[in-house]
Amino acid sequence: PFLQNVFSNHQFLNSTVDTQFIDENQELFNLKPTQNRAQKLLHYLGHVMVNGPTTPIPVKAKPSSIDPVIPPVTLGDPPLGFRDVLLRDGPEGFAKAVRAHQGLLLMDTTFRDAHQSLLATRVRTHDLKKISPFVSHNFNNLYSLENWGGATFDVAMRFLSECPWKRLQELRALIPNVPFQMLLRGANAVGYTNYPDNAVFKFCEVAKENGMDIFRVFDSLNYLPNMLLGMEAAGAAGGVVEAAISYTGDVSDPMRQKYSLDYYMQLADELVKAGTHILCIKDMAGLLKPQSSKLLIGSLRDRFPDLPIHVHTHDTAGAGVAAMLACAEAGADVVDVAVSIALEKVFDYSEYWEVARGLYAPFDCTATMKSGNADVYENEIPGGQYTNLHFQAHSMGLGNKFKEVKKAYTEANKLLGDLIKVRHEECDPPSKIVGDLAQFMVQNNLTRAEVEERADELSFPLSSLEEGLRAAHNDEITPEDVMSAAMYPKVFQEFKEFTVTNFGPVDCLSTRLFLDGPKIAEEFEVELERGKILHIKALALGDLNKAGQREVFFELNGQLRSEMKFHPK
Ligand code: 3PY
Ligand code: ZN
Repeated sequence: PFLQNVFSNHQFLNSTVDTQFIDENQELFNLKPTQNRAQKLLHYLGHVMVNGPTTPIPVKAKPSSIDPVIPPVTLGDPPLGFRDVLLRDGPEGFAKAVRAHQGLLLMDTTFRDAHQSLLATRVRTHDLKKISPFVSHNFNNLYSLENWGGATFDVAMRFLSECPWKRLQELRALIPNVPFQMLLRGANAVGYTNYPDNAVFKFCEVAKENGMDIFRVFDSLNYLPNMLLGMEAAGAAGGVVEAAISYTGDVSDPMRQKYSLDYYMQLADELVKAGTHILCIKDMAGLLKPQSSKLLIGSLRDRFPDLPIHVHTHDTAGAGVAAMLACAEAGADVVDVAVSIALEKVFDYSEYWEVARGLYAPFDCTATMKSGNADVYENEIPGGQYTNLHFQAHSMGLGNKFKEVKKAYTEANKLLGDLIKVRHEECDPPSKIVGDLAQFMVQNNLTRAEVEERADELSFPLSSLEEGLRAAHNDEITPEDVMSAAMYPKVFQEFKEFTVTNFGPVDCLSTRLFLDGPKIAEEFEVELERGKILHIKALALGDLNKAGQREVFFELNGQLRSEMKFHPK
């Protein structure tokens, strides 16, 4: 409307005003198409009320009806934290400060790996944002907050219909003082397949620009070339490089020769030689026993006295805390925790997450799995996969046969030659890797011989990808979108269709509304952007009409809206 007025202004038309400013600033014409976001959100809510959630729900449990209390935060800037050290002294200086720090440091995994394992990665930005000021003000002494990467990138778009980059930007704005940490799957970045080098480099660059600080780089098979690629990409982007060795087996068991102490020490030598700032032992299945911790971390400490050592574990068997204490005694600088280890102020924090966790009841691993189990020492199933497998066994009617399922897993692993199993269940299906490579070959007209010959020089066509995206999405494409599409072309396209074309910014809805929709007569507010608030009331759900549809009636900012009709599933 503003431009229409300008174009019909007689001074403008008679060229009696200086319009040079407009000529020189063509971006003034990049106008967002007017999209009625409110209308689209009503469409989403109506859809959920008639057809249930758009994200698949594994069990019948409903989100809890109790909202968590957001603990208060003191006014003013948060206190200084390790990120201030990083910004001032760079990655090397940061690593020195971590090593020099007296006492054990903690990384909080609540924002990433903890919910990836316990709540099927479903925690939404909405709930992370609410507790972020509290984290910034009270946990400024954390080594880092792990809040990105791994499966969160995919799940954000695929199941939560939200942009992973926006999550990073918003959390960064709320937590300026604690370093952010992500999990980078080496040459697989945040995907399930090997990406060409330039895509991984660009990804790290954009992640760093959006506020990422520490890149924990691993490869699911400890395959060194893939790890080195991720480390180089993170380093080139200016990030802190934390090379992570995936741990399996038991170094204190002389019968397990494949993954011996020697194996880990040799790998650590290579990673240190490649210049990692921090060395991580990533015990994704929770197999490190106190005795093995002492041996492994003690040996690493002796060999690399100046190198910060960071240990990650899962408490599948219930011995995680004992193992982490043993690591600390043996010289580890940092260990990973979620909210349940005692820290000052942690009570308010756990209280928030305990109640917020209820909102995710349909995804909660405890819906089917009630206790820890030390049989993980035998089957070595990684944390996220353990809970997923349990869900699957239940949904296939094998709930009472989980013991057999786990036994079969142990056998299958032996059959395959005792592989390291890093990924969560949803990650890394070999067939997907094969499929993606095939697609890349077809897109680039490559034969197998050519791929083998030119493997080193093939790069991802990022600029033609960007052109295509601009054409498809009215030019509203950011460098972050290009990376999302590079990692997940189909998921990105569906995410855009969902949020731009069909249902609007569903990330603005509270988690209960997102999963369950409103109850009849419920009134609520939705903040579309700062200060732009919608007042909505769900009025009624019509009966099935002759066309087999149900009509949903809302009040939006005091006005009746009833045009939404839905076919029940
Ligand atoms: C991931 O790759 O997402 C992991 O968390 C591996 O443990
Ligand atoms: Zn983990």
